[in-house]
Amino acid sequence: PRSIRLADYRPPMFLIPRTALHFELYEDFTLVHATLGLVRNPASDERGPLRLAGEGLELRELLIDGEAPVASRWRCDAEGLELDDPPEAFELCTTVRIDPRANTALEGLYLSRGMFCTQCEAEGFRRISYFLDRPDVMSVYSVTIDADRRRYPVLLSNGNRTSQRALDDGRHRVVWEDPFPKPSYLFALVAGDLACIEDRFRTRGGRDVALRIYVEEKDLAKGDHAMASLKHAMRWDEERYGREYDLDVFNIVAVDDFNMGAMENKGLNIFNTSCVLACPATTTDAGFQRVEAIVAHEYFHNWSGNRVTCRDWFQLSLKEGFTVFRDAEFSADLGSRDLKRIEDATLLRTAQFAEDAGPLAHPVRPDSYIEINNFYTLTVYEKGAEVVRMLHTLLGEEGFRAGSDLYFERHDGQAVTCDDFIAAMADANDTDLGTFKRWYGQAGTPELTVEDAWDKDSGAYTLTVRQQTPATPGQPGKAPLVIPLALGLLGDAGNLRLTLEGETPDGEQADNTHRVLVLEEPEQSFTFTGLPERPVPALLRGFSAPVRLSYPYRREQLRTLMTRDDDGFVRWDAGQQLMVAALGDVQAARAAGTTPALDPLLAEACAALLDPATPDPAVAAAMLALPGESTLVELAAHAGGADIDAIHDAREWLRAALGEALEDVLVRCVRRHPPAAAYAPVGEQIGPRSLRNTCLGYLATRGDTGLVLARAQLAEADNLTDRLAALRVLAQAGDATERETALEGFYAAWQHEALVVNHWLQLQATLDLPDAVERVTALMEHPAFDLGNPNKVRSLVGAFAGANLVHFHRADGAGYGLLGGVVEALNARNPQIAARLLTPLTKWRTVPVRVEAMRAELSRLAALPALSPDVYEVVSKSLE
Ligand code: DPP
Ligand code: ZN
Repeated sequence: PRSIRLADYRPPMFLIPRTALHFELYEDFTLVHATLGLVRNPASDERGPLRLAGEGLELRELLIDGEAPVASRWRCDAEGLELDDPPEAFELCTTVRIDPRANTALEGLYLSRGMFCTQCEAEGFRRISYFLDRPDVMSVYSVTIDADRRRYPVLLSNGNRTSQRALDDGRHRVVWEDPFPKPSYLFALVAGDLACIEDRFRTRGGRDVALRIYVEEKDLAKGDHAMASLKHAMRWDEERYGREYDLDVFNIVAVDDFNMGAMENKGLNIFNTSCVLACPATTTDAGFQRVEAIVAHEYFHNWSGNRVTCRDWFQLSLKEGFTVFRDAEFSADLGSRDLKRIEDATLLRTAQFAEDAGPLAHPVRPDSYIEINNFYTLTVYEKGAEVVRMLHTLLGEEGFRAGSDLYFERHDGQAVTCDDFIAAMADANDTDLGTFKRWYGQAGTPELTVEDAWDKDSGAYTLTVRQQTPATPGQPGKAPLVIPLALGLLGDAGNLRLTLEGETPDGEQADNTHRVLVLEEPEQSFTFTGLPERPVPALLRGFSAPVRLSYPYRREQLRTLMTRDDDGFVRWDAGQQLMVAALGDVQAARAAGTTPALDPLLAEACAALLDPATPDPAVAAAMLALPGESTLVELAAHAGGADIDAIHDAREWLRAALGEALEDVLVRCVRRHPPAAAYAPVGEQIGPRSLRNTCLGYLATRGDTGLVLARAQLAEADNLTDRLAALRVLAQAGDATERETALEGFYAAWQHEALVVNHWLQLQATLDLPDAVERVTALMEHPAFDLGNPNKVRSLVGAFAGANLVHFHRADGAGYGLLGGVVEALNARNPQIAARLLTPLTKWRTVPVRVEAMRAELSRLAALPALSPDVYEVVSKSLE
C-alpha cells in the first residue's frame, strides 16, 4: 500500500457540477445508474487520462455523451475507471451492479438488519459509483430510489423529497433533490421499514423545518431525547454562531451496524443506535449526555463541514476540530461547564497524549497517510478542538465570533483548508496567527516547566516558563508554540490582584485576578509586582492549552488549590495530583517491602468532599474518583515506563484504604442521596446519583457493607445508571455465586435490548478477575455477541483491551493473543474496525516488561497474507 502525501495535492482535473443517481434496490443486488455532468476544472492544468475512483463495482454500461466509447479508449481496474482524452465538458453515464448484502465493511451501501443504508465518509462513495470521490469535488445531487414498497416503505436521501409514486410489481419510487452542492462523502441513502417521531422547528429567519427521527418500530419510545437535543442544538447554533438551518427537512436515521458514532450527511444524518436512542431503562446518565452531544455535533456540521467543507482529507480537523469545539461549548452551556472541561481534559491527557507519544503520533493536520480511516483520531478531533479553543481564548468570544462569521461568509459552498480558517480568524481580528499555525503541523505534546521565585522585600513574584515539544516519528526538531497559559495567584485570603511588571496597578478593575499569559519563546519570565505574600500559583486554569505542565507543588499547596481556587479544572486537577502523589507513596512502600500508609491530607480532603455542605455533588464525585489506570499508565510511561501491575495494585490499595478510613462518611453520603422518585437525566439528579455510585465503588471494598447496599440498589433501581453501578459491585466484589447470579439475572431481564446487552458485555470485559481473558473469550461465543456488529466488538473486545489493563497485559501474553485473533478475524471483514481495535497493542513502548510479547503479536499480524491497508498501516508504523 502506498502513502498519500499532502505535499502532492493537486486540484481535480474535472469538476462535476451535477450528479443524478438512480438506485434500483433488490435484496440480492443493487443497480446504480449515474449520470454525471463533467467539466474541465479551470484551476487544473493537468492533462492526460481522467481517473474516476471505483471499488468493488461491476460495470454494466458506460456511455460518454450518449455513446459507448471505443474499447481502447478506456479501462477499468480494481481501483477505478480511466478515460483517455476526455472532452472539455461531457456527460458520463455508468451503470454498476453492487452487492450491499455482502458488504461487511460497512462502507458504501450495505444492509443492516434488513435496512439499506450508506456510510460514505471518507471514501465509501467509490463503492457505490464511479466518481471523483474527493471532497473538493462538490456536486448538486438528484437521487431516484426504486424499491419494494412493502419491505422498504421509507426511502430517504439528502435534501428535499420532490416526488413519490407507485411502480409496477409492488415497487415504488421516490426522488430527492439536494440544492446544496456537496462532496460525495456527504451522500446518503436509506431504505427500510422504519417508524418515525416527528416534530417541527421554526428557524430565526422563519423557515419551518420538519424534524424526523427514523427508528425501528420497537424503538419508537427512545427517540424523544435526541429530538429535544436536536432542537436545543438548532437554537444554540443560531444564538451562538448565527447559523440557521437551510432545508425544509432534517432527518436522522438510527442503524445498529455502524462503524462510527454518527454521520453528518446533508439533511440525512445517520446514527449508530448507541448514539441516538435513549430511555431510562437502556441508557445511562452518561449515555443521555452523549446522545445530546453527538446529535448537536452532527447538526453543527451542517455549517462547519457541509456548507464549508474540507479541500482534502489532510484538512479533516478543519471540520472536526471546530465542530468538537462547538459541541463542547454547547454541552458546557446546557450542563456543567466545569465537568465538561474535566471530562475533556481527562480524555485528552489519557488517550490523546498517549497517541501523541506513540508510534502513530501525527499533527492535527497530518502530512501523509496510507488509509484515511486511520486518521479519525483523538489528535484530529480532540487536540484539533483544543487548538480552536486556544484561538477562542486568544481572540476572546467576540473576536472569535467575528472570525467564524467571516469564515462562513467567505467560504460558503467551498472546500477549504485549515489555513483558510486561520486566515479568516486573523483577518477578522487584524492580527497575525502565522506562528500559532504551528499547532497544525507539529505533532507531540508540548511540555511546560514552571519555576517561581519570590522576592519578599519588593513583593515581586516571578514565574519562569520553559516549553519544549518532544520528537515524534518523522519530526525530530520542534519549534516553540504559541501557548495561552491561564492562571491566577492565591494568597491566604483568596485571589490576589495581578499586576505585571511595567503595568500600572489597576485599583478599579475588579476582575484582575485572572490572566492569560501568552507563551511563544522557549523560555519566558513574568514578574508580578506588589504582592502582599508569596502566592500559590493556580496554573493552566480551564486547561487553557493541551500541554503537560510541571510545577513542583507541595501537597499543602495542592490542598489549597483543591479547596480554594475559582477554577473547577484547577480544583479537580489539584485533587488528582494529590491522589497521584498518594499512589506514589504506596508504590514506594511496596517496592521497599514496607506497609503503605494513607496520606492523612488526602483522607481529610476526600472526607471534606463528602461533607453535606459540599455545593456540587457532580463535581464532588469527579474529584473523589481516583485517576484511571490508563491515566496513571500514561503518566508513568511519560516518566520512563509503566509497571501496570504495580499501578493497579497501588490503586486498589488506595481505594480500599479510603474505603476503610471513610466508611461511615461514605455510607452516610449514600443514604443522603437516595434514588429520585422518578428517574430523569437532569443535572439535579445526575450529580447526586453519580456521587452515590462513586461512594458505592469505594464501599465495594468493605465486604458486606457494600454488597448489601448494592443488592438493594439493583433490586429497586428504575434506571440503567443505578443498575449497572450496583451490578458492577456485585460482579466484582461478590463471591462467584453472587457474581454469576447477578450477571445471569441481568442478562435474562435485558437480553432483548441490544444496547443494554452491550453494557453487560462491557462490564464483564472490564472485571478484575483472574480469568478475565477466558471470560472474554467465552463471551465471544455467547449468542449475545456478533463479530459483524461494531458496537458488540467495541463493548467486549475494545473495552477489554483498552480498559482492563492488568488482564490485557497478562504475563503469558493471552490478552495480546485474544486481541490479535479478533483483528485477524476482522481484517478482511471490517478493516476499519480491525485497525482501530489494534490501538492498545501499538503502545508497547509504554510497558517495558511486555515489549517482546506485544511486538511478537504485532509481527505475527504483519506477516499475515492479504492485510488490509488499514491494518497494514497501523501494524507497520507501530513496529518501526
Ligand atoms: N461522522 C463523524 C463525525 O461527525 C465523521 N464526520 O465526527
Ligand atoms: Zn464530526
